[in-house]
Amino acid sequence: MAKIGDEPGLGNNVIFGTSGDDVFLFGDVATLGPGMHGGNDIVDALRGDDRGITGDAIDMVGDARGGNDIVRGGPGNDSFPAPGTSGPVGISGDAMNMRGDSRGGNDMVDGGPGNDWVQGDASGMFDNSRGANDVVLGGPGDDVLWGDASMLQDNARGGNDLVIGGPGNDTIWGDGNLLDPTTHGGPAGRRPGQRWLPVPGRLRP
Ligand SMILES: [Ca+2]
Ligand SMILES: [Ca+2]
Ligand SMILES: [Ca+2]
Ligand SMILES: [Ca+2]
Repeated sequence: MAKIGDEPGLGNNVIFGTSGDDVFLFGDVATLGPGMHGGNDIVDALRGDDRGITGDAIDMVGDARGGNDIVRGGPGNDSFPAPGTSGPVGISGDAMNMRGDSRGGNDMVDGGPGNDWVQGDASGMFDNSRGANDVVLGGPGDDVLWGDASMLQDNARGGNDLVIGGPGNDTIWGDGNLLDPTTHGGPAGRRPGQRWLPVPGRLRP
């Protein structure tokens, strides 16, 4: 399993994964901190079961701003760790975790062939983080898609997203499925018949 931490700076980059199973592949830096703005990147994980693939960073904190990225999972099941293990999940437009006053970019996130987990902004959005307006594509396969994040807590808010499942049996949420009761779009906004999925991995510190 490849473990990739590409830190090319904050320019506009084109970054490819390997044909193996990549864990952590991001467009800018591991931590996008206060005052930092991610570049507008193309990140393509290619073949393999890839996880933690993002347009900007693993973590966004402070008033970090995500760039407008194109993020592709490529072929493979780009989803979650093996049962009983923890680690990063799926593909996100901006980061694994968004905290503080961070803001996502307007991204195109495409799972590609395979059973993928795809999020327009992040796996977890906390504090006062804000999602942007993303296009989320599942592609072929049984995908789970979120317009913003699988988990929104605190005062996090989602953006206005376009989410398209593609061929296969997909599960789609406009914002997130694990919502704190105080979060905008919380349980009161949960649509009838929606399932709540457990999210493997640790999303909180
Ligand atoms: Ca970026
Ligand atoms: Ca892949
Ligand atoms: Ca985004
Ligand atoms: Ca797919």
